[in-house]
Amino acid sequence: MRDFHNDEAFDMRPTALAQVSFLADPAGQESEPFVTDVVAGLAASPKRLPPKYFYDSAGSDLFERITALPEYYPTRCELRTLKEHAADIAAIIPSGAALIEFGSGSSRKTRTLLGAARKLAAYVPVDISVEFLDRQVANLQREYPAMVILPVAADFSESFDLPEAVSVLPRAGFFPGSTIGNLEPQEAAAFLRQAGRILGAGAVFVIGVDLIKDEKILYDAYNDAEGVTAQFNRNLLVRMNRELGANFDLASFEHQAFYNRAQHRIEMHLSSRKRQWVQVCGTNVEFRAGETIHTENSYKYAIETFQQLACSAGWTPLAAWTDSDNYFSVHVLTL
Ligand code: AVJ
Repeated sequence: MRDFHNDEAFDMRPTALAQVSFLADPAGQESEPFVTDVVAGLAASPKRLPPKYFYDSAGSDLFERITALPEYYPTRCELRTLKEHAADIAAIIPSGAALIEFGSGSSRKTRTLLGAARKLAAYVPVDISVEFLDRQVANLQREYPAMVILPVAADFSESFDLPEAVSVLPRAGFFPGSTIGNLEPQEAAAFLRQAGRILGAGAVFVIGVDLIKDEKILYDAYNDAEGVTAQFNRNLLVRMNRELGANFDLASFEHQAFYNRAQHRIEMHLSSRKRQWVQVCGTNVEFRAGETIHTENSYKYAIETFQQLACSAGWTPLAAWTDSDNYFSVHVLTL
């Protein structure tokens, strides 16, 4: 594991904050839940796998490619809105605050906030992919040499500890990308409540939420012509083959994505093209022809519905902005 403490780039940090750096050691922690979740998910009926396992290093790279696809509007629309309202967001974030990002990924959207809110005391990216986090933090530190960056390698869907250094600072949460859409609405409320516990009273929370819209636009965003989303979906099989010694035949599973209108969500599945048996973690898993593994839900919200959800979790809506197409929303909440 790389030691952020001894990294040269981090010597630029102000001394008060330079003493504490936190990076959970993922060794022995990451493979265990993956095995447990795969065994349980493939034994369940219907079969399913948690979408967080998309994001190994290769999967995180594939997701980055998705965000650049012409059909995938969320990233573009959200970035536009964040840029347009950067000054508003900067005004809402208390000076000397720590910015805590849940699922930081490439931190591209964060740059709009880091650029605007120069009074930030620290940036705390929290991400499940250690290698990806490592690379992105190095890039970001080069761009913002004076910024105190305290990465946390953790699964933000579970409780995690903030770096000690942040405990004395006001906090602003950042959860872009409509990642919250991966959760069932009641799980999303539970997440918001827990984020409230982590961020504390007085915190502000900036959240990106995808909006309900024309079904063709939704469909195309998850069925891109180039097939990158299909590759991203199948990467779960690649990962099980590599990490769990499974023997999935990639060609015999088809990418499926469709809009479930009743539930306001895109569903992604991997569908078996034939009846087959696959070895996973020492067990034989049977697939009927057409049987699927449900790999992701991506919930879409109306602005008011999301605000009600936030209220039910103890937050107060401060603002909600959208792009000119009304495709995507950026919410600001306070606690
Ligand atoms: C990162 C979860 C918001 O649901 O749009 C993109 C993931 N899946 N294409 C989404 C994703 C397929 C993405 N989130």
